[in-house]
Amino acid sequence: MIVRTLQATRDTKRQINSKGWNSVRMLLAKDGVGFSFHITTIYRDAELHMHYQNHSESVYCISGRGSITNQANGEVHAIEPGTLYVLDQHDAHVLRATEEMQMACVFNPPLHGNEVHNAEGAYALSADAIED
Ligand code: 9YT
Repeated sequence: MIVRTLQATRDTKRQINSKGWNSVRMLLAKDGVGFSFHITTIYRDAELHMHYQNHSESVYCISGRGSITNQANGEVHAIEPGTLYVLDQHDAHVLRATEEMQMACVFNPPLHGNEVHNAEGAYALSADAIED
């Protein structure tokens, strides 16, 4: 059994800071459960263009507000506390935060730890594992 807290994981090597967001990766590939689990903060006014070509992702909004645009058809969906979106088709999308948002994110296959978006807004399938 694995038991961790967000407070103890924040500000360790498991927290990745990037432009417009940070991600506390509470579960990673090295934890061996087949998915990774992150608490992601999207900063107010961030506009993130993403296209996870190698991963499926589920994102649940805990707090804050924004929107997600499906690049395939231009549809815009509001995001508010309680909203779940799932990128089940490797969907190209744009995420916008009108308020700072706290998101719970699950990736399959799991991330290794240090991934940040490449020029296409994707994560590589392989990456170095972080050392706790
Ligand atoms: C919501 C979202 O996709 N944000 C980008 C960061 C990503 N969730 C991550 O690495 O945790």
